[in-house]
Amino acid sequence: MTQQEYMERESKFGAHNYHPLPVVLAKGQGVKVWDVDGKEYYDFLSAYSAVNQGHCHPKIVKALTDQAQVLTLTSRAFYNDVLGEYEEYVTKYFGYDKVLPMNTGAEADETALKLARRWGVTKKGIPNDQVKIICCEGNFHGRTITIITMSNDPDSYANYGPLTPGFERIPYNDVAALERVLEKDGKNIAGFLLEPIQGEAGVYVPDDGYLKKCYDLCKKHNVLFMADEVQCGIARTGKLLACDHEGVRPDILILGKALSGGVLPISAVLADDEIMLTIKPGEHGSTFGGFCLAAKVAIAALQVVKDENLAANAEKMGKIFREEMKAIKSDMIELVRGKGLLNAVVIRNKPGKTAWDVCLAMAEQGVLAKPTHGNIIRFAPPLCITEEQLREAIGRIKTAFKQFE
Ligand code: IF1
Repeated sequence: MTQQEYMERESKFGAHNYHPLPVVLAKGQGVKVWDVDGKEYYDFLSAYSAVNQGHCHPKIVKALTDQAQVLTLTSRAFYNDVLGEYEEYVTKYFGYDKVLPMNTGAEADETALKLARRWGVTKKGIPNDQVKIICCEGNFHGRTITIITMSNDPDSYANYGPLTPGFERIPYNDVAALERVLEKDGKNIAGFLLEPIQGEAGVYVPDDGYLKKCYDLCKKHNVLFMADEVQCGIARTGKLLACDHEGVRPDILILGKALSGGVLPISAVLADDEIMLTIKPGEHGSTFGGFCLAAKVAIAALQVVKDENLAANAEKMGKIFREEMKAIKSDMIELVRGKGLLNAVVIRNKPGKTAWDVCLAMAEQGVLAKPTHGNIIRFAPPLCITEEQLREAIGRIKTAFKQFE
């Protein structure tokens, strides 16, 4: 089959809820992927930071295939011999009393919202139908109806109404805005949900100190600080968690994506007992949440992050990447921003010289990335990338930009 035939088959039989770059991949290993014609690419998207450990990491795949021969899923109707091992491992790894295992990032965010509301009612004493959660302009937390209620991106929420009550959105990176809403209505506010770095918004890195100031305000008003680290967590920004850059310990920590190294949908919510134990048996769950395969895969994926010092490598390689990208002389490049290996280049779109055109040209050169919000290209390779691989990829990116001079 030709690439065109693969794409036409997807168009004929699959929902049209994506507009992929015209590349048909067939193999992945480490920082590289190959298309059906054998062309090699550096993957600079990492499946939106789900493949931080690199494609098909042997230790993570082995954890999957070993457990798959023994017991894949028991449901939570019974105990099994691996869930507790994972629960102990992941709670000690991040330093929390407990974990509630789920599958997708959206489910983890939904779980966090339920935990915050439940804590708000049963611990803070907010009347049940008056609980409010504060969120941020430009957020992306997933695609469920309640989560898109928080969004101000019409692509996420338009024509999906009626939406869910109980949310108030404030500008991101604006401490005073949070202070105002907490002073005004803090007694009915259970939580403040944010991405420590906004990924989908185009790698929007807030001012230094923003997270800590927001955390302190939340403490002052007895409001839970809820960090969605689904995309910026698991070493992506040069620290294990993006909150670690400011020494902030979220009351509720939301993880996904690279928690499995891109092998399975695995997400998790971590919190201490005062919050986590507000949900009693039978009051929340999921068929596959924390299932045997996920338990073993997540342990292996997290162990790889530690063993291969991926956070330190992300920090080091990210600095080189931003320096090299800032050195590119191109009137298309408006700015370069990011932290660790979560970076973005903002493009001055002109007809025939858009971010999409650049991504097509980069694909031609053997680097895969995709625009967000039309003019921002996110660059997020697997964190295992070596300096030699990074510099080779940067060379290919520079060649792509040269085509537009
Ligand atoms: C799509 C975006 C990225 C996330 C954060 C929760 C979730 C995501 C910070 C939900 C998911 C994915 C979803 C995917 C594309 C991608 C994405 F463009 F949509 F916004 F990465 F920026 N919190 N992000 O980034 O996790 O339910 O997907 O497991 O929906 O197109 P999920």
